[in-house]
Amino acid sequence: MGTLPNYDELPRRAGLPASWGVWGPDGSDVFGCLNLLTPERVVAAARLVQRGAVFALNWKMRLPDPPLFDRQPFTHEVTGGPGSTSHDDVLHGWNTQSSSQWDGFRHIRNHAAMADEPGTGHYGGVPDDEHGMHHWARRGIVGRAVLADVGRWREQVGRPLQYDQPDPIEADELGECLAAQGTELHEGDVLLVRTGWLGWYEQQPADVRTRLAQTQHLVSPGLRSGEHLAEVLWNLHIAAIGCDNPAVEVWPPGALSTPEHEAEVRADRRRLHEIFTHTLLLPMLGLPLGEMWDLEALADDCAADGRYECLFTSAPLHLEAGVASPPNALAIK
Ligand code: UVW
Repeated sequence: MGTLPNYDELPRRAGLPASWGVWGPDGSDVFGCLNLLTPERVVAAARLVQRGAVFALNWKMRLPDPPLFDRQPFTHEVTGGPGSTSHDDVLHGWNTQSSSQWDGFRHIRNHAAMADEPGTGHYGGVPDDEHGMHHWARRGIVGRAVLADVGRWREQVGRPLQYDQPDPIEADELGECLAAQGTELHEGDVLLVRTGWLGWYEQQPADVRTRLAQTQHLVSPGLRSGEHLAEVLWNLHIAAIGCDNPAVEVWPPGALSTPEHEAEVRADRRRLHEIFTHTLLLPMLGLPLGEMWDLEALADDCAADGRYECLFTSAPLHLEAGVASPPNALAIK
């Protein structure tokens, strides 16, 4: 596993890089970059536990409130009346992406690959509905995680992130932030990126939250979108990335493009990756994306002790053909 190809050496499908051929023959792999979480790496990660400090990374299920991207809030029914012996929870209308989430590979499709090889052009030749969260659930996700506290670092260098703007984090800034922290990223790591967006959101009044919930009004900082982001993340050879902002990358797509470029891309969805990197990262590169993870307490602890590495565990929902899941992730130091 120490010999992964670089981005420009990857096999190509529909003219775009795809990692599926790297993990096995077409139709044989459902884990993508999670393959990098080898037993040896799990053992090494377990040795990072020194103090027994545990940080749970799920945000409250009710946050953001209202949910973003026009998703509807769930209702919580507790069964059993005052005289009954037991209660159950029943969640009505719960969307697995309404709070902290893993985006599974089938969350986003790539139109170029779909057109080129209908049905099998992405996801490594595994049909869409067989590429579900249940595979991740059976496997479990365990390894070494490294936190890049970009929000804190941008403050320290005098360029604080603007949370109400599509403020881009340049891909190369990830490296600068890690270097400033004295942290090394290794192949097979889970990269956690804190922007500080989640803490900012919690301070916002109801009218701002209501506006952010509408896709047409949502703006947020994030990694600068485009193919360069896919290249930089792939070349880190990480197993997954988990962030505290709504979409890992900046939102909305096209916010950093010229109006002409955005219009061209929107007229030809085969080029969507030029403004929306999800379309490369998930279906083509097999890189799990985590969004709206609560990294606040972990980040405070890392800033206090100067250690930005930890054991990471995540047990996604065992939902057959599931598109996404709360991460149910723990960072342990
Ligand atoms: C995006 O894909 C941008 O967000 P979500 O994963 O919440 O749909």
